[in-house]
Amino acid sequence: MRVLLLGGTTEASLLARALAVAGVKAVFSYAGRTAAPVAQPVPLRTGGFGGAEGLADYLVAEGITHVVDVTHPFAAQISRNAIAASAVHKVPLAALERPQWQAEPGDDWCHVPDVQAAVQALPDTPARVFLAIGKQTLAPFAAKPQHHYLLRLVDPPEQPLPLPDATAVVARGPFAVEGDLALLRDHRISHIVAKNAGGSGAGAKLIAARRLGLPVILIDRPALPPRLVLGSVPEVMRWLHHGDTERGV
Ligand code: 3Y8
Ligand code: NAP
Repeated sequence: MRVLLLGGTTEASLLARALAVAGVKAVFSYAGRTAAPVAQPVPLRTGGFGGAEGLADYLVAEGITHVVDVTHPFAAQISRNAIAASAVHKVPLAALERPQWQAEPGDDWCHVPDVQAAVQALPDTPARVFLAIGKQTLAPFAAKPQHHYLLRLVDPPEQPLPLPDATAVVARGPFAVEGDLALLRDHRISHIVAKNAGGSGAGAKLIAARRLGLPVILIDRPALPPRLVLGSVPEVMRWLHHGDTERGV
């Protein structure tokens, strides 16, 4: 058995640890988006594969017997490529996905289908907006330059930000509620824009928003083709060891 773990999330790091403890041969794959990604207890590879074709070739060249997609729910392209590549060579694929966040009493959420709709959902009168969506999808917000934007980035920005009135803080999650409460208060935030990432690493801002009674514009996950989805690290370990295909799609 040799597992390709498509990583980049908290759950990917947890699965890597379980594989290392179980002595399963695995390789952990990062896209190479950040300067210094978290180290992993299994061999690493970093960078794109060269599309679905490149990934398919990699599976054969590296003798991969199973692919586990533990990438972020908004990393739709790599997930689509994994579905296509694993089908070409009939390499079993499972995704380890965390549930979407669900609103609780006190939450003031506005669900939007995509980033463009998130921009439209912002008010026209100037506001102070925490864009907690990283750096890859900032450009559309230039359509509403009247707001002050607070950005949180993993690495310092290399080029000028596409927004005229923006402050960037450099921080890597997982984040804690107290820290996010302080951030929202210190920057006098009036609105939050976030992706419905799910998981524990990015949820602190939503709890902080609830406590401060702030509105959250929450972007829905992109749709993905059907694939086997598992809900926990133990489920993945069982699937790997027992060819648990009855859950196949
Ligand atoms: C490169 C690997 C671990 C994984 C930790 C999780 C939690 C902390 C919260 C906010 C939201 C955001 C962002 C975020 C979180 C975890 C997880 C998660 C959100 C690292 C990492 C990589 C990335 C890529 C990065 C994106 C960006 C998104 C920042 C490592 C730290 C906003 C997603 O500068 C860039 O280009 C950053 C790009 C994709 C989204 C974007 O579009 O900008 N993640 N994040 C992975 C790779 O190269 O393959 O550096 O160690 C991983 C983590 N980020 O093992 O502990 O599991 O979700 N990541 C979002 O949720 O909206 C921050 O600020 O509140
Ligand atoms: P994406 O848009 O789905 O993928 C774009 C391209 O990046 C892919 O086609 C692939 O290039 C490469 N790629 C992505 N993830 C990869 C991986 N784990 N290993 C090797 N190549 C990868 O991806 P993204 O949204 O930029 O996310 C990139 C990474 O950051 C992923 O590991 C993801 O888990 C992590 N992350 C993303 C978010 C987010 O909000 N999007 C949040 C937290 C963590 P080729 O086509 O050349 O193979």
